[in-house]
Amino acid sequence: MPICCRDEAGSLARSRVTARLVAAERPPNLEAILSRRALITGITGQDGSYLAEYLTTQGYEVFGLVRGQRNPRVRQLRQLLGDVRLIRGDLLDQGSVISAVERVQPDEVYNLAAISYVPMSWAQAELTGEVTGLGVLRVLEAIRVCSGISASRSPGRGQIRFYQASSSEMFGMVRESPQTEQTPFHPRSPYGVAKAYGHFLTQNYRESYGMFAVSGILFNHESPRRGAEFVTRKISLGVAKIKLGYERQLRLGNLSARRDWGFAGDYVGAMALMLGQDEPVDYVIGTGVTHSVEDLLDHAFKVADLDWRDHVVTDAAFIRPAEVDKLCADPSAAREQIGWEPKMAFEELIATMVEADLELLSSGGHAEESFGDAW
Ligand code: NAP
Ligand code: G4F
Repeated sequence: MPICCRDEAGSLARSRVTARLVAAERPPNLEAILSRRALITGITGQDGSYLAEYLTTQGYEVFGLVRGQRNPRVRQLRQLLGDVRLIRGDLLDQGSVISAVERVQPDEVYNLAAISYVPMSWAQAELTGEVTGLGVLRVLEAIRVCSGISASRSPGRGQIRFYQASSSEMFGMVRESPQTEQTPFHPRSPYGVAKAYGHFLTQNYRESYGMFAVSGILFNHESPRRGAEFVTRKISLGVAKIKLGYERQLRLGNLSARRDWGFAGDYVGAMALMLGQDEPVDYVIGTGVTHSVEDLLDHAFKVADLDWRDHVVTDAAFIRPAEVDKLCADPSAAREQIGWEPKMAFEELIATMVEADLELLSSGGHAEESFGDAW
């Protein structure tokens, strides 16, 4: 199916209506008259797909930015989400981001696009800086320009609310545990450095231009839709392959690293809640519980009645130049101020992922073939 962009006429008609209403004072029930529009960058990723589903159930018109001429994930996304409206654009290309914001006329923009795999950020550090770091600048600039906000802070034409996908990877070599919104950053990878740039830039656009721009500092979140290169999915796919007799070994890196792992489907709700507040505030989002990769192996292999010690081999190819040893969130501000809480516990999450991969592989399905790649 071809990519369907919203037609120019529809987009222009809406902007004229909005402009007229802005000029003549917006009636209090305006939002009920015009349904809310969200533009999601990174819609083909794990979080993008869950966020698009969530916002659709909340009555939003959802638009997604997709890059490339023949992006293979567009077909998967359409199978999952049906009539999602997609706009071509790339975070490396300022004009395409401006054009997407102009066309969609969104009420909210969620910037989820990034090079998000930490080891890749050493292999392609400059590209990571361009997409994960400067990409944030390009989205903020698109919003600023399309809203008519000038450098002199003169009032713009209404507020487009902006969400930035910040990361617990920014805490890196942690200064305190658990980590809160006040914990200083000490990133340990080019990815973490790029995310810190995007985080501070979002804060700066809020302070410089009065934009409603917030960052969610999200800890690791996973699901059966997680990319096969990340450790949880690599393990759930590995267990399924071993159980079904396709593989005998699973090669991994540092087994003592600890992460605060939650379910991606729970975390996208926090993104929307943050944009629904009266004031723009950044929040830490996580479970407050930390597990090692070894704990993860224990749970995942047990789901399939296997012992990980019989199958796991440590391989120096997966050890990182600099590691983040332990992450643990203190999500109390999010719980108390915006009412967000995670629902799915670690054990259920891992069991769900292993069972989904057993089902996928035994029914002849294929995951991305990154399992065992020497990143
Ligand atoms: P993901 O599955 O890796 O998705 C990344 C998305 O970015 C994909 O849709 C990808 O599109 C898009 N993208 C990459 N380069 C692009 C470019 N130049 N222009 C436009 N789009 C581009 O990541 P995720 O797990 O959903 O995470 C979403 C966001 O949250 C990311 O920013 C990530 O860094 C951040 N985050 C994630 C976690 C986590 O645990 N999942 C935790 C904290 C923060 P293609 O399909 O074209 O590749
Ligand atoms: O699953 P990971 O690759 O996730 P990582 O590096 O924590 O990054 C993820 O979470 C961040 C939030 O903190 C996001 F911002 C980021 O975009 C991404 O979603 O690795 C988790 C841990 C690491 O300590 C790693 O060294 O697992 C360890 N690990 C051990 N063996 C491995 C492997 N990781 C991978 N990917 N592959 C292994 O073979």
